[in-house]
Amino acid sequence: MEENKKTLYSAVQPTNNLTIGNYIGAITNFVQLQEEYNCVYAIANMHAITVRQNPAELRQRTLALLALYIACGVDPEKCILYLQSHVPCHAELAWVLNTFTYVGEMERMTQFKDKSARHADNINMGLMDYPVLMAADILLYQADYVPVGEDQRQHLEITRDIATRFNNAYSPTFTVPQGIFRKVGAKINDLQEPTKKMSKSGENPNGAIFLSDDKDTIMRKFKRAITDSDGEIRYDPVSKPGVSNLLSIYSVFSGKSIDEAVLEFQGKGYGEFKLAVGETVASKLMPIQAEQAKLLANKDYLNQVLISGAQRANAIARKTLSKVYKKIGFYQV
Ligand code: ATP
Ligand code: LTN
Repeated sequence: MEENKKTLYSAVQPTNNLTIGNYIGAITNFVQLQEEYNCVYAIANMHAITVRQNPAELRQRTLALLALYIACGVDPEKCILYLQSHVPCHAELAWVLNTFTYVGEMERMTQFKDKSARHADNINMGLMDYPVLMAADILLYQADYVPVGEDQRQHLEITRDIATRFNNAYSPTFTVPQGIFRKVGAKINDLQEPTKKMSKSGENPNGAIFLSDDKDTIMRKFKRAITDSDGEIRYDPVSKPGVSNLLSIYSVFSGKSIDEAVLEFQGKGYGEFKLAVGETVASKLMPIQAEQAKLLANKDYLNQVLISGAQRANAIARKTLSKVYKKIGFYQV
């Protein structure tokens, strides 16, 4: 880690295939930011098991996500890229932070309420404790910044509260992190229900574009995307959520601003617009898929990345945890 650079931390869960929401809200930022910061990126498999996972699929998706990170441009030489369960300090710090977190705060978390409703047969302690584990992830690395999508804003706030509470109870121990949210694309919405976030574990598969979708599927899903009946292509998320969502997707994938995109499609029909969005997304995703497949064929390389990532992550995390144990009075030999 370079001394003069600030630290940035983020993670993605290996649940299901990733969507273009994850790609835009998280991964593209990770790539852009890796030059400027000391970046630490995790595959959050400990978060993933807060909802039931098939073990074989979880294993396979872990490698697939690692390959995807690299295929999208995250460079394991420049960043620390590792698997959360390879660093035991996460669970250890989460336990300590649990004693600085109130049950009422966790019960109020939007994601907890949503996921409890969706998985009513399995409202487990882990699901409720999810934000504390996330706080532990971030605070172990003394991260200054955390790039995430809009849906994680509340979890970041609670991380800041927990860090401040601990610092005030003892003495400054944790860096209090700031979120980084992109201006366009911090929340990509479902193509079928454009007022709801596009989610990788949502109910309607036609509402989400997965990074693993082939071109025909991508084109079909965009063609069927819900718009409105006024026929005008303009950015107005409140009264035109469908069209505005497509404009955001187009803007990020084409590298053009929203205004440029609106100008480009002035006077054109929705049909033509949707085809253009589909083409742009597909042409970006196809090479990523090819690169991901190539990487997945080289398991030795991927394992090597994980081993090296875990070593580097462990060294940093252990240092913070030792500091914490000392402050709270855990006898160390
Ligand atoms: P799940 O549906 O399994 O809860 P998820 O789609 O929310 O998963 P995560 O692994 O929880 O995905 O999130 C990975 C990153 O992607 C986070 O930074 C999150 O904020 C971001 N993200 C997720 N969905 C979107 C979206 N629709 N738009 C923008 N960013 C998103
Ligand atoms: N909860 C996050 C994934 C995640 C994360 C983190 C993000 C786990 N630990 C630490 C940022 C920092 C999500 O995106 N759903």
